[in-house]
Amino acid sequence: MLSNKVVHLLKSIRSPVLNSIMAKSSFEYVKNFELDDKLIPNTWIVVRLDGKCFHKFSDDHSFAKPNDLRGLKLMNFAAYSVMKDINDVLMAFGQSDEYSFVFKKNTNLYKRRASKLLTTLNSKFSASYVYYWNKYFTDEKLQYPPTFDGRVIMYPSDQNLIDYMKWRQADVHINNLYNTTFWNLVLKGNLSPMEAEKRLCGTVSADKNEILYSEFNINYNNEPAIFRRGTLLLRKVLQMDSQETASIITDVHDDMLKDKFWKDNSTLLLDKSKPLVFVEAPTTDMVQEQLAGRNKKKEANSDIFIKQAINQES
Ligand SMILES: Nc1nc2c(ncn2[C@@H]2O[C@H](COP(=O)(O)OP(=O)(O)O)[C@@H](O)[C@H]2O)c(=O)[nH]1
Ligand SMILES: [Mg+2]
Repeated sequence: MLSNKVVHLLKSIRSPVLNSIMAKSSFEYVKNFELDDKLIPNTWIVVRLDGKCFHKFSDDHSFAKPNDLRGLKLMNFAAYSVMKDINDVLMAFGQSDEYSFVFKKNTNLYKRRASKLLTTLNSKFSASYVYYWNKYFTDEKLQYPPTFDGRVIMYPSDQNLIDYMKWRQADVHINNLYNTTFWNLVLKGNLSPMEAEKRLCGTVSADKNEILYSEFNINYNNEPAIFRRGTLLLRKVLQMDSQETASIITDVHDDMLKDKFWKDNSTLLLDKSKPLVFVEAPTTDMVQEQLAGRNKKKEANSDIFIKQAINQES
């Protein structure tokens, strides 16, 4: 044991040696209760977040039925903030009140500890959802903080991961076709919700397409892709000019149920895959905003450069 005098002396010089000795208190054994929650190496890690009681949250905030573009865009932007912050997120897919994030297969972020990955990602997403609320809901006040739950899933094979992505997108299709038909029957067809539910009971996709077409003059295939297919966020490289490239996050609504998507993006799941190079920028708000941000930064840098030049002259 160190004598009080020595401790006092070491304290006064703020020694790192002392700090480490002092830190080892008799309470420290409690640290052994922490469980190791490292995820298995070489597996795909997927984190899926889902809004809690969003049937109520969407009612309380007058979301358009069945799809509120403001709400979907806010979800996409919150997911974009996550990807901007966490480089090891390879891609993300969102629909309704849920978002799935796929980590690079070989990620070693937080030593692959499940709770660290899940909580960091969820808090960034939830905080961004609130922080950017006014950007999309200009006339609707946020009434109370929303809650998102989350889970971590590991997939051992590429095929499992592809099937996961297809599963979530198939879910969008099933739900959106049902909801679009249901709300047209209620809002335009003057059926009560119960009558509309009865009408749709036992119907298959073709029946719903037919109801939409013959009764409401809606060709379901012409509904916005963001509603029919959800949103996929991918990392891409943009060729700005012969010398300059820009790394961007794009929001697309491609059909992952078709083999064409996986052929067109055949390098996506490779270990050291380089993002695809685009010559022209996709004209989505999200991409335009990133490019505008780059230009602003450039202008600011050239301002600094000019100021430095002036300073040097004077
Ligand atoms: N009106 C409307 N409701 C939405 C929208 N997106 C999500 N929701 C609601 O959120 C729910 C999400 O489903 P689920 O997670 O199973 O329900 P939860 O347990 O209430 O969060 C949907 O059933 C809708 O009630 C939207 O764009 N418009
Ligand atoms: Mg939910």
